[in-house]
Amino acid sequence: NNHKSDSRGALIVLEGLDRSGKTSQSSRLLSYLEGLNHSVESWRFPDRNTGVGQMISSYLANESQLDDHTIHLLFSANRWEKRSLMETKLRSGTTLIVDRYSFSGVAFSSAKGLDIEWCKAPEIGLLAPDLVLYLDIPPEKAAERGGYGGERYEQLEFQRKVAHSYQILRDASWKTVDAGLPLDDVEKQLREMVLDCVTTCQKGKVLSKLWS
Ligand code: Z5A
Repeated sequence: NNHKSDSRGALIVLEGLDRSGKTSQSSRLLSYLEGLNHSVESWRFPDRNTGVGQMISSYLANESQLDDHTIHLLFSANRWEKRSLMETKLRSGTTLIVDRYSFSGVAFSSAKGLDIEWCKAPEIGLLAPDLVLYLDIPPEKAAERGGYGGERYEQLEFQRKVAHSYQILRDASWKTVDAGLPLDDVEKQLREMVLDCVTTCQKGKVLSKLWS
């Protein structure tokens, strides 16, 4: 049995453009780790179930208008309202597979033209992921998948800017996967990276904070 309750879980974040396959891969990784008897949950941001999450949801659906700075801070607040539960879960040995996190927050808002350092500031002190998996796909190719719905950011021109922001944010610790490959091939690569990370965390890797 791989799961030891005295060892902590891993904080694993999936990032990438809209339609890069984050949702599909998080559920596959969840099943994979469950199959190995790990304690694991899949989370996503925005978490539309909280009060703040409902404001975000109505903004994304174009049902309400907000100043760019205001919505940025709401996305961040939405992570802060889950921060302590996140830490409790990790320390009690549960691995979290998280679909979007602070990097989405900074990438999308800076793509609108907000200053990148200003965008990072409210994220400081949130838990730092143990692993960021970047699902890399050209915006044109992502747009061909399933067709964009009606949500605010689902436009090719804007997704190009977001891709550029992600490039600025990306550091050497991120693991990038070619998300244009078939689902099974992407999953195979992710499995290995995730298992590696879970093992490192079980062995006592220290939980740290963004952005330090
Ligand atoms: N946002 C923000 O501005 N600030 C923040 O702080 C945060 C988010 C956290 C809502 O996110 C928006 O909020 C998002 C960023 C912004 N806006 N955009 N764009 P969301 O999580 O609700 O929406 P999303 O991330 O865009 O999810 P998505 O559309 O569901 O995309 P996905 O999860 O990456 O992809 P998927 O659902 O797994 O797959 C999409 C389709 O492609 C589907 O038909 C799949 O079957 C297909 N697919 C996936 N992988 C493959 C491969 N490998 N081959 C072929 N077909 C594939």
